[in-house]
Amino acid sequence: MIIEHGQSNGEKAILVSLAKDSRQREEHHESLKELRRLATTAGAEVIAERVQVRPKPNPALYVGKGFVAQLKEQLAENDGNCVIFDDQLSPAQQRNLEKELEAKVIDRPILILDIFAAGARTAAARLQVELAQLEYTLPRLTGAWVHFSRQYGGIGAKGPGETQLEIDRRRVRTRIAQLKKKLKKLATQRETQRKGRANLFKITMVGYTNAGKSTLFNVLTKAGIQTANKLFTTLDSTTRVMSAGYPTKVVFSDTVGFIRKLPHQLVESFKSTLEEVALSDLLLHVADCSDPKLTEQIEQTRRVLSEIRADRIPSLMVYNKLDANSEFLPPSDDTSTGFAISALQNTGLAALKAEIVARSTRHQTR
Ligand SMILES: Nc1nc2c(ncn2[C@@H]2O[C@H](COP(=O)(O)OP(=O)(O)OP(=O)(O)O)[C@@H](O)[C@H]2O)c(=O)[nH]1
Ligand SMILES: [Mg+2]
Repeated sequence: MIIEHGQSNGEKAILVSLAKDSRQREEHHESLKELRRLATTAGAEVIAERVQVRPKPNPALYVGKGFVAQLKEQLAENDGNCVIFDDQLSPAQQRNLEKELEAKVIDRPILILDIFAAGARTAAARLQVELAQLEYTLPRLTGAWVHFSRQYGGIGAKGPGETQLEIDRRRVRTRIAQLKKKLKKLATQRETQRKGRANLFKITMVGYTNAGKSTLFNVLTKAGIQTANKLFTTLDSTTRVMSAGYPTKVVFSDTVGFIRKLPHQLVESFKSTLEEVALSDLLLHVADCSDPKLTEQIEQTRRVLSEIRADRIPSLMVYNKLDANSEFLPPSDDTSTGFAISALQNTGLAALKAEIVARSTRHQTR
């Protein structure tokens, strides 16, 4: 049986978040909503959402011992087999929790990596995700990873006096080097394509996942990119060159979305995809104005933009999904007013297009 991404995979999970004090309880329940979307995108069924208030994580178990006992009971009562934590666990915490709970234990980075792995379609995206997964696992390779050695162990792998663990580590490092080499080759190809577009006006959609980047891209370019009400539908960049209606040739690119607590390894390995962003002439920062977390999502996107050194590129704020929040008024910043649009209903786009035309005209006569 082939399990389609987003379909149930038999995992029945409790979601857990740790709040420093009880005043933050509400906020944590709010962010568990996002974790729920991630979990269901990955195919899990959510049976409960739990927040524990605790000033500091327990070094051994992340949450408290009593709380772990409660989780175990709740799993048993609901036929659950998995607990997903809204943060990064240390390798020891993960191991200890699995032992105590007798269930699968997943943390936020692993969950996001899993979604990326299942959604990766192009060669570049696949290589980038595998690299991120291995870089995340490498420091976590301990004696407990017996299944890993069974899977990868082979004849001729054992050197004199080497432990299985060292062999596993070496294999992972070898694979990492291989992946980096392959990605470098792809980057060179991209470089060549990029040179061919050097004098064009490059516009890239950026923004939080599910904001509507691909929908807007399709509207602006009449391309047929997949859009969906799930997180991380797009994992690679797509580019369309347009000339009709523009003073110069304009290149639109759609790319991967951002999220809160994006695993560092993912940003690292998606560098080449994200490099495209840094080489743009104009960014369309798409944000979902109907999302209660709008401000936080904009800030998060800006943080990633500065991490990939794209924060100096001129950008237009595009507040999308106006149809779902018709009261919304776009705020002004020092340089410009944002555009409020609905990509889905094709409203508010004339002003945005006019601004794009104006900017590309300026670029041409520069
Ligand atoms: N109500 C409303 N929904 C929209 C609008 N634009 C996009 N959507 C919906 O929002 C969901 C996400 O749209 P996408 O275009 O896939 O979003 P994205 O930013 O490309 O998302 P990822 O590629 O997953 O990061 C889809 O279900 C769209 O139909 C809009 O203007 N109004
Ligand atoms: Mg998309």
